[in-house]
Amino acid sequence: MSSIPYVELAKFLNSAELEKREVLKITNDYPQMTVEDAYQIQGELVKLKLEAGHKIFGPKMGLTSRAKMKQMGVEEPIFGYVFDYQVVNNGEQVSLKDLIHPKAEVEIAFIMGTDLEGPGVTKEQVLGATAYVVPAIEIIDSRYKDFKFTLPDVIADNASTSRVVFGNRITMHDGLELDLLGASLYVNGEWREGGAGAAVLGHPAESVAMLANMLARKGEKLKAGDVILTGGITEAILIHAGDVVSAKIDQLGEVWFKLVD
Ligand code: OOG
Ligand code: MG
Repeated sequence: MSSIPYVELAKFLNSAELEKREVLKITNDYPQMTVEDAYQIQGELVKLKLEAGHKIFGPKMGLTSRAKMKQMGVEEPIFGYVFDYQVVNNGEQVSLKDLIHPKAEVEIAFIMGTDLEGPGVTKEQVLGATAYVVPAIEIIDSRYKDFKFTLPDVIADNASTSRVVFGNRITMHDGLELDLLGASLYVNGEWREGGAGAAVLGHPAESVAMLANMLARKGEKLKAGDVILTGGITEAILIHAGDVVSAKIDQLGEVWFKLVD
């Protein structure tokens, strides 16, 4: 039995989100916390949200590009879950009142056509099981002060998940080289960040394969219909009230939202 109070820490992080309040990282009090402990806390956090009536929209990957790992000072990809209440329609407003200190990042999302179960899942199997791809902007909002955390902290905090906006158009990936697609992120029409699909583990399908293999350790699988964020291609950028945030991905189209007071 670990000395780490999983449920209590999950409640602590959940209330930080609900009260839009930044908190100090939990490893300050529990420096011995392991990655396994952190996923236990994340699991308790997921249970709290399910008990509150929310539904899982899909699992997601994070920290899959060098840009993101370098920005956050964390060296390993992680997973978390997006919930139904976190999905924002394309072009809608997001209120800063619901958030702490949001950042935006551009991602390629996969929509699964068939179930996929690890271990041993490969990029090729992922591409075979994928129905569509869609451009996305993820709004991350770490509950930790100044986005300062270690690997276990960010895992426990459900990988900073807060809101996601998907583009209106879904695209079949056959014939597309997703690794070569350019992605750009703009604030108020001004280009801020850019990269290619390959920034995500060499190919974004590798991120989905890694997710399937990580979930297999928990006895979970990817399900047909899951919409999966593969991780920010570039650094995430801090956004402010009044900002119109948009992204374009070659062949996949555009996605945008406005952050209001
Ligand atoms: C962790 C969230 C990671 C991504 O796409 O890399 C993530 C963070 O940067 O706060 O969603
Ligand atoms: Mg992300």
